Amino acid sequence: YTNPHCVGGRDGIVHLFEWKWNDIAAECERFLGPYGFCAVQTSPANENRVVANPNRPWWERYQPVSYKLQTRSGSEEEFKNMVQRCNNAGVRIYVDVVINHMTGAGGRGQGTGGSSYDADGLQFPGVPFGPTDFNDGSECHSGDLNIHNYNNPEEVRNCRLVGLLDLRMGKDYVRGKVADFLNHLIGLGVAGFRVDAAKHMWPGDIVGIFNKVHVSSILTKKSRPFVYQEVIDQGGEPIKAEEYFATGRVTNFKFGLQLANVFRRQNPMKYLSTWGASWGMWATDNVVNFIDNHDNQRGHGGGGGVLTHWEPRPYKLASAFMLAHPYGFPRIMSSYEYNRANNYEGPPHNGDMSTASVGLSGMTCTGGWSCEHRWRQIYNMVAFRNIASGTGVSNWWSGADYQIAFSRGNKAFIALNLEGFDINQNLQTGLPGGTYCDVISGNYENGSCTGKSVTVNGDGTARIQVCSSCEDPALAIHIGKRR
Ligand code: LAG
Ligand code: CA
Repeated sequence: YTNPHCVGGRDGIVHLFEWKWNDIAAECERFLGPYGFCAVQTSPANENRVVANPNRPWWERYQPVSYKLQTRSGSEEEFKNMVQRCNNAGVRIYVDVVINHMTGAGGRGQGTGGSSYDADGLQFPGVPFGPTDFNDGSECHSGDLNIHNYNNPEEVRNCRLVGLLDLRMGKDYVRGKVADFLNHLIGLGVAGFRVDAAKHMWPGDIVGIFNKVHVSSILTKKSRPFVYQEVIDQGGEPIKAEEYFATGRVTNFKFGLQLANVFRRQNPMKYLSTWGASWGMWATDNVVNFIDNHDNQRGHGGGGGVLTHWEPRPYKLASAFMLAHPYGFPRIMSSYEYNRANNYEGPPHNGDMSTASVGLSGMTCTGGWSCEHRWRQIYNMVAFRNIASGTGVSNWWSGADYQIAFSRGNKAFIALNLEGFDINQNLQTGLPGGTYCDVISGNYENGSCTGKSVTVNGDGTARIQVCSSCEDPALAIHIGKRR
């Protein structure tokens, strides 16, 4: 479950949050494939509650009504087409699967696929699930069936997360319905899953579900799908991320918090020389790392404190560091803009609330889509990471507290500066002699660098200059962009 099944030396996930399936398919072909991304994380693909108040928030997609593949991102036909086109472009699809619960308690209506639901009577005929498929007072002892006490693992797993009707995962019928859903996705060519709210399910129940899940049709025989489980473990609670290793990786929530401290100059960057598991995080093959996600960028899901696209300068530096460093498997967030006072806002939409298409102007997205994955400083570092694959950190250098540089074997080299003065040093880059294009300030186009260039001497040393008050105080070079 820990193998991401990347094609041909690719690395990294981009979460195309709330994108339509047709737009994702096009993005795989025109951008993600050519630029070396391993995979896309999609928004939940199954039918959800239509929430009218507030008007169609992003979080309605975390309230399942059935496992029909019909949402504002598109139909099953469009989903299937997306998976095929992305796989053909060498890009894997991982789906965000919401399996711990159905809708919030109370109310009745229709889902995005036209199925009815009755959250008062615990009826979800589109699956079908009925009252005996949900935890009640026999499993949950909190009184009102909601979770209040995160120090009580039984309550966290058997009661309702923010009032969401909690499925009775111990029941074979429920496991079977969930497994059927996952198998359906696998049959369409999906390579992995982000398991929503994993902390709210017993690890043994997740094992029980995945025991019913097939090997993926697009993967080699015997391969399990890639699984990364959303477990918000920032320390200080009894439920630990490591309880979930039997069924894959976990989302590493410590990663973004630690890097936010460093890149906000609250903890010296030079300490990153020991970055990795020794910072109280999990082993490299157990984690999916990220600077921010769709929840914590808006203060949900353990949120607050992380860097986001709203602070582009430190965000780009932290992202560059994440991608330059070999620890873990990285996920890049691709956001849309929203009114930060109303952080429920759904994606850019048309007059009828249907999701707007992603527009493009050159390399940049338009129409309210932020597309961090198309920022040069980020996509060029995906290429850096792919080229550096299999090498460790070497030639570590730190000048002042907030000035570092390191190599990845003889493939790549990066320097980062958050001091008030430039780096201007003769450093060992580990690279073969030659002239390289800095991929932070520019690209390599038609035989020349559009940004800075760096001359590496025959002995691997180079004069490294990194500005301090400029837009991007970093420099990155690798053997794929040598003049
Ligand atoms: C997750 N991880 O464990 C998701 O990443 C996160 O986005 C989901 O919550 C959560 N688990 C449940 O899948 C989101 C919002 C919640 C929202 C929920 C359901 O963060 O705010 O709750 O999705 O839509 C909303 C209201 C609550 C209400 C609840 C039930 O905000 O006030 O109690 O719906 O009606
Ligand atoms: Ca639960």
